[in-house]
Amino acid sequence: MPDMRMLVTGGAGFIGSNFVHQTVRERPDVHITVLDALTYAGDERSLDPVDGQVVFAKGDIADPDIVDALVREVDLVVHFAAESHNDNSLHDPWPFLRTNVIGTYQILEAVRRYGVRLHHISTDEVYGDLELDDPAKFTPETPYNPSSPYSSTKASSDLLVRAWARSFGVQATISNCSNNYGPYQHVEKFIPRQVTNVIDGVRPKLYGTGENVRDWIHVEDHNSAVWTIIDKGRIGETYLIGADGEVDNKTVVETILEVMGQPKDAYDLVSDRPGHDLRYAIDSTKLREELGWTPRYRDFRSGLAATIDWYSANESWWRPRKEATEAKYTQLGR
Ligand code: NAD
Ligand code: TDX
Repeated sequence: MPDMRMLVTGGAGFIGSNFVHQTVRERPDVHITVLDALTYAGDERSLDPVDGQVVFAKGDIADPDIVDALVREVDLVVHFAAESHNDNSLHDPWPFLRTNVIGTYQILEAVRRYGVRLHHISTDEVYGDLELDDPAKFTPETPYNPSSPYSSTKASSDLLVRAWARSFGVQATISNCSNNYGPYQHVEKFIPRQVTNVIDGVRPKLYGTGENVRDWIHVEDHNSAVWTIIDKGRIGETYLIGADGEVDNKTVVETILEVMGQPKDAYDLVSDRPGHDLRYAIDSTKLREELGWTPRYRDFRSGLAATIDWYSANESWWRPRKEATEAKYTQLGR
């Protein structure tokens, strides 16, 4: 087999940079180019571990010229780039429309032009939310019902990918994954925010009553699933990625406090996120049974403890973004 040339959009973000690290480690036959606009969420330093082993292009996925020039040179595009934070989308939805919808459109037009394979990264949030006691989980057949500007633009991007696959024969697969945790996640997100708060002697902040449930998966398991879909997935199909990791937010905060040697109740309840989704839960049977994928991180507490260790050891990575992030939250009253 000749070497594969791959374009990773959003490769300086949380999941994308972990995907690049993992690919460099495990797939020496893959030549990687990263396209990333380095928004507030991107950080070129997240690619330091693979310095000299990947090509980095700073640019915007909504810019058709740069997208065209890079896509024509590769065999595969793995599309992570997105505006990804729900709280930001409630404050200013426009960047979400521009990147998640128009940016994905530009990627689709380019892969269509050059017959390039696409794997589109999406989220379980496109399905809306579940009641706490609902026995059902999300499956690939669950109707789309997004709640926030973020999730509605991700849902839009998925629908564009489906339409381009059907109408133009674009060779695409889609994955919808649950909440990720692990190293290199921006301090605006729930787990890194609380861990770095505790390091700073600040009490964690729980939205509402803390009863909301997320289905946590380690970022390396998300990315191993993405590779399984690239290798074995059927073109045109959607796969749900999840590791049976449902935990309510209060329990996550209590576990962080406990692992970090603090009293379990040393947190504050703050005002809730408007429209806050109650519960997400993924049924990943299709991915496991059809493609034979299994997660490696089965114990949330130990995965979380390793993530806490990473933030403790890598303060120089997150410190430059902490103050501005907390200033934004102060404005939102959270
Ligand atoms: P992130 O915010 O950490 O990273 C996004 C990256 O995309 C950043 O490096 C940013 O600079 C880049 N980017 C943003 N706009 C761009 C543009 N217009 N052009 C080029 N680059 C741009 O996000 P993440 O958490 O790593 O999420 C990556 C993908 O995974 C997203 O598509 C997200 O919807 C999806 N996802 C995330 C989670 C999660 O728990 N974080 C779960 C399921 C799916
Ligand atoms: O300070 C906080 N306190 C709190 O209680 C923050 C930042 C969040 N929360 C709650 C809100 C959610 O119920 O924690 C939960 C997780 O919040 P986020 O980290 O903002 O994630 P979420 O909104 O669930 O979305 C995430 O998972 C799906 C990612 O950010 C999305 O990109 C992904 O699609």
